[in-house]
Amino acid sequence: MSIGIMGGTFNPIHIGHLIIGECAREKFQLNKVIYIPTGEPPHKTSNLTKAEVRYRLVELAVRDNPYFEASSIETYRPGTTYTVDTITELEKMYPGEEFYYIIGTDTLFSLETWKDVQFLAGRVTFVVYDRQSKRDAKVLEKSQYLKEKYNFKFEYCDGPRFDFSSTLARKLLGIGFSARYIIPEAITSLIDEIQIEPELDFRPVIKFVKSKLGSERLLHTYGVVEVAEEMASIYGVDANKAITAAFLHDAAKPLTHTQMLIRAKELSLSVDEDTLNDPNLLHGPLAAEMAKNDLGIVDEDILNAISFHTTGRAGMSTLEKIIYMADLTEQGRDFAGVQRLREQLSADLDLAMFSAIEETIKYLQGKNHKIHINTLNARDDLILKINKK
Ligand code: DGI
Ligand code: FE
Ligand code: FE
Repeated sequence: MSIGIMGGTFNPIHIGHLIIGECAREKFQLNKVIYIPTGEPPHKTSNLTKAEVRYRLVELAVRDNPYFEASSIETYRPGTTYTVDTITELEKMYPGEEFYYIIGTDTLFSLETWKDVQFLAGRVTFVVYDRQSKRDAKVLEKSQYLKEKYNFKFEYCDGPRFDFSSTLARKLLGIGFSARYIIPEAITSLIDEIQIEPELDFRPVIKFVKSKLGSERLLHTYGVVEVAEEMASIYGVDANKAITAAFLHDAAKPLTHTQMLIRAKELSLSVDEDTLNDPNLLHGPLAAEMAKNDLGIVDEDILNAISFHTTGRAGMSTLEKIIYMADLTEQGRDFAGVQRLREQLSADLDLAMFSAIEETIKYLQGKNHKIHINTLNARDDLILKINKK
């Protein structure tokens, strides 16, 4: 009998895992493929769902394939999970059988760090799941090296290329999406019930925003989140903060001017004269106040980024600039010059800010609107910064 082994954290299992198992089963005529989720690591890793939960989801997900089964042999094993221990155990359970250990190309590159590689190399054939028809030179080189050094046995299984990952699923869950079809059908209905640790958990924030915004404003908000997340990674800002601020920046926008002024008064938020003249400008500071009051957000940088997203101000932090720019350049925005701003944004944040503020001032002057003092201060501040460079 030949047995395939799919090891991994399965945090959570996604359809890619099933595709890979099926690919190996067909190509190597495996009698079965055993899915083995890792146990609890000795040190808590953030976002790693409890071993028992991961195992249970795997079990449900593989149930409808007669060749697949789930094994809990690692689930309750104390300490770090080592594949060598698992193989030893499986050899006892299935004496004399042939094992095919299925891995992705990424694992190929870390294989050498596994415990007792030499032993493993003699016990199993490694099946490398690769994308169809285009074997990377680096993959070939690495497997050749491992073959020569440890006597590894490698086989390839070529299947479709996909970008599903457990991280993607956890990301989607964290921003309130179902991850349906990425997560196997059999377990989608359980996701709410069973606690998967999302990548970053924005569910309370999203629930709040959804209760405030209509579908169009929500779409804009998701656009801002997307750009803010990307810029956070480019400019070295905490993605968690950027996403939170982006989600909340327009939470007060749908209120009428009167409602905004009333709410501001209730929250003891003082309103300056420029804002009184144009109460639309209040939606930023008010959203920040709501974030503090209703969601208990205390991070000053997040609150400022929300508060000053419309006017800007002198001495903006990187996060504040990111939110200001993301608001202006998200994919739903379509004004003359937006494309240029997008390009500037990924190259030079201050320069992009400066262009954006200039544009806003020009636009407002064209409409005979008063420019908020914060906006003027923001421009002067940026001029100084840019000249210094
Ligand atoms: O809330 P959004 O529509 O996503 O975008 P936003 O918060 O940037 O608001 C845009 C509006 O704010 C737009 O009508 C221009 C106006 N605005 C921006 N800066 C100033 C301003 N209005 C005045 N009066 N003064 C400003 O400095
Ligand atoms: Fe806004
Ligand atoms: Fe906005």
